[in-house]
Amino acid sequence: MGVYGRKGPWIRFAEKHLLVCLSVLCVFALFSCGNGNGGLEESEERGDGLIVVGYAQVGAESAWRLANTASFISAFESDPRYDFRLVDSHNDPARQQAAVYDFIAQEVDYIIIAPVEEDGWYEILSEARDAGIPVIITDRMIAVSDESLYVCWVGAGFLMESLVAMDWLNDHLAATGRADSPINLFHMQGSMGSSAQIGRTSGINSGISGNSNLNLKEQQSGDFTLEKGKELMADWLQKYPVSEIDVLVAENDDMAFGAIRAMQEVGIKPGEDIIIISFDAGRNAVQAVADGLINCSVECNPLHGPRVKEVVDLLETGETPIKTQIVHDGKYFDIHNAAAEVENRF
Ligand code: GYE
Repeated sequence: MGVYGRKGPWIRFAEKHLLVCLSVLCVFALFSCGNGNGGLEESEERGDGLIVVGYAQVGAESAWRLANTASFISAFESDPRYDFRLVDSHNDPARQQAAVYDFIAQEVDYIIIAPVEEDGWYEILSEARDAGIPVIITDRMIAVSDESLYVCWVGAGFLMESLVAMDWLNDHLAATGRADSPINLFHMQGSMGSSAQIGRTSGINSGISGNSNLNLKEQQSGDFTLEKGKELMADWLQKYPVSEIDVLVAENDDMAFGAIRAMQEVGIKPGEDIIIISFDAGRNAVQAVADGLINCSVECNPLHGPRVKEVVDLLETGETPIKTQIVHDGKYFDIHNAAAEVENRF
């Protein structure tokens, strides 16, 4: 009889006491599963027992973005059940996707994405789904036809905001006796391919085509940053005399601030020589409206942290959140209400 054919003393013992052995194994198994729900095993692997939430944030390009990040941090970090992991994608779609792949590899419990761009999400979200990780989209949207790739979206109504802005412009032109004058409009767009840009640009375009007095002179991206907004405005000021620049519509406050600096550097009075409209209506912008530097800023609410946390809380209880959650207050700030509202802004 070879070595493998011989029964060792342990095997002979096990055969004799099979039932006892099985019971001992079961007791071990039960203990190692804790309360028996299997979840403890997983969290023991992570070593903390917390619900792990990864947030792939766009970047830190604007005051809106900083307020958004702060709102997520305070919502999740004030609840001790959560381990909140934030990644800054530096406005780079490739970097953001790498961050999401990394969350999948870390086996986080939930992934939150504020997409830099709408396109390019099918494959990676399919992987997240295969890994059983629910994905929540916030702020900007994604362009996928399969809605089962994400749990829900929580964000603002960008098209609506820009329609509000263009209505304000028409009312303002009428109120200042310019309803029938030709008006040259300069349009500074946000980061191309982002929902905020796509929605706002489409509303601004439709406002322009709805008023035959509005001439679109320039339309270019300032990438939602103060620096690029300043550069772009400086270029336009080189190219056109101020008498040919009637209105600047900047798709966020930060670019408007950049443009204001470029104007001031060459002695142009923002808000007076050129009508300025911006989006977000952060505290500094609303103050600038009160000071007469910006004529109108349309609100976009960045405080999605508690709303998204509510979604995760709901998922934890096994419930299904509402698929599309648009946050739109429709407010705008101009010289009539700005001073009174500064303190209430983010
Ligand atoms: O308007 C802009 C930002 O996606 C709504 O992104 C957001 C936009 C916001 O950086 O300031």
